[in-house]
Amino acid sequence: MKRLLVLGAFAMQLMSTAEAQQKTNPEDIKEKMQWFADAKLGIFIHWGIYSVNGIDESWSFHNKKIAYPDYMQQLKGFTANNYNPQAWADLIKESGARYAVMTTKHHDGVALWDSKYSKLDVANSTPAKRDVLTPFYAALRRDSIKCGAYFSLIDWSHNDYPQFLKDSNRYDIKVHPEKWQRFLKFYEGQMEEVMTKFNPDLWWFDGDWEHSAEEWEAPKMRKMLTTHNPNTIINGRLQGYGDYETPEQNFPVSRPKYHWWELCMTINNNWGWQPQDTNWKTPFEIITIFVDAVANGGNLLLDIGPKADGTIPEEEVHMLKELGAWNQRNGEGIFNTIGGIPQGHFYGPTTMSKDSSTLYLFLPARTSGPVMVKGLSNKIESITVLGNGSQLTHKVVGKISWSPVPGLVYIDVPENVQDKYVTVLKVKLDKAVKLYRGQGGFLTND
Ligand code: FHN
Repeated sequence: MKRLLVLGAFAMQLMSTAEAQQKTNPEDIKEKMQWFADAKLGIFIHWGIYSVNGIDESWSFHNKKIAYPDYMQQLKGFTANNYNPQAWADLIKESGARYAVMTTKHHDGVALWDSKYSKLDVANSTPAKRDVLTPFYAALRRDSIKCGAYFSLIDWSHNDYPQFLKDSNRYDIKVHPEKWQRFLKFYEGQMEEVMTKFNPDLWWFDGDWEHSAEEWEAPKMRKMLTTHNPNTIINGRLQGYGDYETPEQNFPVSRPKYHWWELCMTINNNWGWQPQDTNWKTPFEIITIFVDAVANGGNLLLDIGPKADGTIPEEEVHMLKELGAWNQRNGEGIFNTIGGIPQGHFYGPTTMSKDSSTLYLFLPARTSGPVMVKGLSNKIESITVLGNGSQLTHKVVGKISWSPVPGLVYIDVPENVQDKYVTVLKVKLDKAVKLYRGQGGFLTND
């Protein structure tokens, strides 16, 4: 059921793409989007009372896997005893990520700050007895990491919110518009609290599928947030009033046409901490997915799910450190680059420097022989292996002197210069990349 709903949510996101592009003109936001386009990697954090029992965040009671009162019993176990926000921020920094998105409130309505609009927050209703967001955002800012706030529009706990369990709603908005008006006041008030307390660089809304743009008062919300901070970025889950798209778990196969997009993905199968879920992706898998997203012009928002005491599971720590070490060696081909050349020129992902005079080739598998680039009209000035600086030789094969069709470039990649995960070759060109995309005939355009 959860999966169906999530898939439904994803379909909604795709539907909202067209709208988003109508309502937010890319030309108007491209300056504020630049840091996001350069950032490539963000860390998503799902932390909430659901980590006490280690069950599905919010969905477990909504889908009736657990009774609502039992779900709320978890408030008593949320201690944050070993919570070290600076260590979290430092680990995120070490991963190479440039931004972090923290759940300020999930669909269960439990706020992670001290909210004046509700007692259902970790400061007033859990043994943690404090706002856990303020020190985290402060730590992120100390580490120069952009601060993102995940904010669920849905609040299945609030008595004035219509939806509750999967098969029972509290009321119908058309019959009780006054209740909806009360909820809007509440949700807009909480959003304003998050806005003024933390001034997020990025808002990551979720759950817009339950109501229309009109019902959420999406244009008004967007205006409130961008008036407060004109540079704040809004994800594409505000019924068409966002700035970028957010495919979830599902990896795009062809390059998305969105101006800016971000794949959000879990390291195992779940967003929050669930001890029985040991289906961890390997560092190799995460790195190849990351590289593919960047090569296709997107970002990766990689999720971690800390435990109720604030400990980050060791598998996730390991993953972030491995990713960070790989970024240390190879980040030049990732950060501040642009998406690569079209598929077909190289059997693997590619990125480019912004002036496109440097091409980065990613080798997703170890190779015992040369790799090949097709249709490259430029002269190659040098080829360097990132991480160790080895200079590689290449050979142009099959170039006919009188034909405009370029030959095939074969690059020797000795085994001892290859990365343990994904090797990156920096190919310095004589000028901006020029590709031959014809069919190999005798005429220039063939
Ligand atoms: O329902 C949520 C889910 O629990 C999780 O927070 C993900 C993260 O992108 N978003 C929702 C579904 O789209």
